[in-house]
Parts: sequence; structure tokens; C-alpha cells
Amino acid sequence: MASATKKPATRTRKTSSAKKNGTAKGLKYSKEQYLEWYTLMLRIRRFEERALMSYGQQKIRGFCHVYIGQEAVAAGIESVITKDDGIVTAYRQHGTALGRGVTMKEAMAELYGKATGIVKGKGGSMHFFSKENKYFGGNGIVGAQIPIGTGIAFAEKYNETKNLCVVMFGDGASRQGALWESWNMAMTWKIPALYICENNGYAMGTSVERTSNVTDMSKLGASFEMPSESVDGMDPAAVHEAIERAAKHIRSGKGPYYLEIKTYRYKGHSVSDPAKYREKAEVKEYQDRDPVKMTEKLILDKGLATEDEIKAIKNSVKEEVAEAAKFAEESPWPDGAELYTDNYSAPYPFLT
Ligand SMILES: Cc1ncc(C[n+]2csc(CCOP(=O)(O)OP(=O)(O)O)c2C)c(N)n1
Ligand SMILES: [Mg+2]
Repeated sequence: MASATKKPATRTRKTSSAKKNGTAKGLKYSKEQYLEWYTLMLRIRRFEERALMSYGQQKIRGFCHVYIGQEAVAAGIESVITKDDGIVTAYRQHGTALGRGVTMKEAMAELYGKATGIVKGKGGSMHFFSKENKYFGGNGIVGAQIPIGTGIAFAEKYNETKNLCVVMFGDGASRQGALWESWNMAMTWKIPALYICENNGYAMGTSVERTSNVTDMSKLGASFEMPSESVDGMDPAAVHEAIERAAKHIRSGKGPYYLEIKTYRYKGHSVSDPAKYREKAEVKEYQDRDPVKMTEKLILDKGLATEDEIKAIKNSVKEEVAEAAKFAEESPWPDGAELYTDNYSAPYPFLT
């Protein structure tokens, strides 16, 4: 693991009552909660904008799939689950990792392929991993994380903890056989897995409508009698509420829960996709409900913070991003000897 400064793992199991003191202003959640969502979403947004810029300058190479537009999902998950719960996701993962507590420095250095990256510069954009944040990646094989996450959740049950594992995947991944095999087992054994489909409407250039006869993705859980819901993924509060319901169900020992979270990616599938397969009006429709902008508007309209306080948050995020980029640029490349560490190599002790 990288030696860069880590955010301390201070989060404990949350109680919803602690969050619900914003009712005086006709809001469900507290000022602190809205500011926490806003700050995390803004951090993710600005981090990735900077990553795209560095990619354009060829300072970052290889694959790069950004989360821009989907930030409310990470924010709503993190305000419910704890540091003892796990998360595993796919390759569109910078935001999820930052939400978990991976620092911007570790994340940016990883994108640059530097030795100070979260996995020593060996994983790149798709393969972050952080044991201390119970973040299991970062997986490039579409759907591969679904059985992995089911296994992580099984381990929690086996070890008799109250923890759950959030297993995230895209609309495209949900058509993989791995999902169906995992869900059958998860429901049969009542495994504490929270399955989340981030339905952003597309799998590369293929729309949900062209992928399957079943376009209402919340229906997928029905054949396993898995409790399922569809959630507005442009609103962190809506995501939070649904995750809270799901987590309560799972922690009570009743087994898995499935959320289809409807979201949207403003950019193409990856940096090399100009996204010509969709109308500009469609993108605008979602950008008009942008979670960062809408949360900022709500905070100001409801007087939860002043313009100056918002400006201070923006400045501190800007500074954090600049420092992360500087850190990445000034960090050393991995030593050549690193090629031979962190790999499986013969003899395989587990095969003897
Ligand atoms: C097993 C496998 N098949 C195909 C691919 C190529 N591929 C990479 S991303 C992708 C689309 C997945 O879309 P979705 O699950 O909706 O996730 P999103 O990119 O929208 O976040 C495909 C087909 C792959 N990486 N792995
Ligand atoms: Mg998708």
C-alpha cells in the first residue's frame, strides 16, 4: 500500500436520527449532511475534471472511465454505510474510491502510474484497491465483481458480523450470467449483499433498450424474490434513503437487497468515446438535474450555508486537487523490481 497520508478511518456505524435535524427548514436531513454530500460530490467532480485534463496532456495513459454525473450515488451510499462494510465495483470507480476514503493524492498518483499510487502505480484507473478502507476495487472485467462481492458478503455472514458488502455494477453488467448465478446463491443463503445497478442508460455505445427486452431494471430481482427498488440517482438524499432501507433489511439477517439507481454519465464511456450515439438534448436533460449544482442550490436557497461558505468549500477542493496533481507529478515511477512483487508465482502453496 502507498505511504501517502491516509484519511483516518474514524467513521462509525451511523444512526439516522443523528442526520435528521434539518427538519426546521422543511428538509429531511441536517445542514451537515447536505454539506457532506456536496463536498464529496464536488471533490469527485473536480478530481476527474483534472484527471481528464492530465489525460489530454498525455500525463495519464491507458484507460480512463469517468464518473462525472454519477456522483450522487457514491455520496448517498457513503452517508449510510460504515467503514466496516465493504464495497466492490467496476472500472468507473474513482468516485467510489474517493468516497471510501482513498485520498486524492493516492488516487491521482495511481492514475499517473506512480509508486505512491494507491496500488503502487500498478493498477491505473480501473484497479484501485484499499484494504484499510474495505474497498475491493476497481474491476475491469464486466460483471466480475458480482461474484466477488457475493463472496465478500458471504464471508461477513460466515464470520457472524453485522457488516454488508455493497456490490455495484452497470446496466450492461447486469446481463452477465455471473449476476444470475450469484443472486441465486445469495438469496438461497441470505447473504448480506447490497446489489446496486448504476443504470446510466448505456453499456459503451449500447443503450439499455437495445440490450434486453427488460428495460425496467428494477424488475431483475423478481425472479429471485429479492427485494428491489428503483431510485433517483441524481439526488443524494434519495440514494441515502433507499440505502438506509436496504441496509436495515440486510443487517436484520433477511438477506440481499437490490437497488436500480437511475443515473447518467455526461461524458463518453471512456476518454476515447465521443458518445455520438446519443442526442445532446438527452445529456442536457440530466445536466439540468445535476447533483452538484442542485445540492448547491438547495444549500443556498434554504440558507444552510452562505455564498462565502460555498466559495470556501470550492477553494479548498480546488487546492486539494492541485496538491494531488503536484504530488502525482513529482512522485517517482515504480522501481523495476516491483514487477516481481504482488504477483502469484509458482510454487503455488495452495495447490500442494
Ligand atoms: C467480460 C467483458 N466483456 C466485455 C467487456 C468490454 N466492456 C467494457 S465496459 C463495457 C460496458 C459495460 O457497461 P455497464 O455495465 O453499463 O457499465 P458503465 O460503463 O455504463 O458504467 C463492455 C462491454 C469487458 N470489459 N469485459
Ligand atoms: Mg451503463
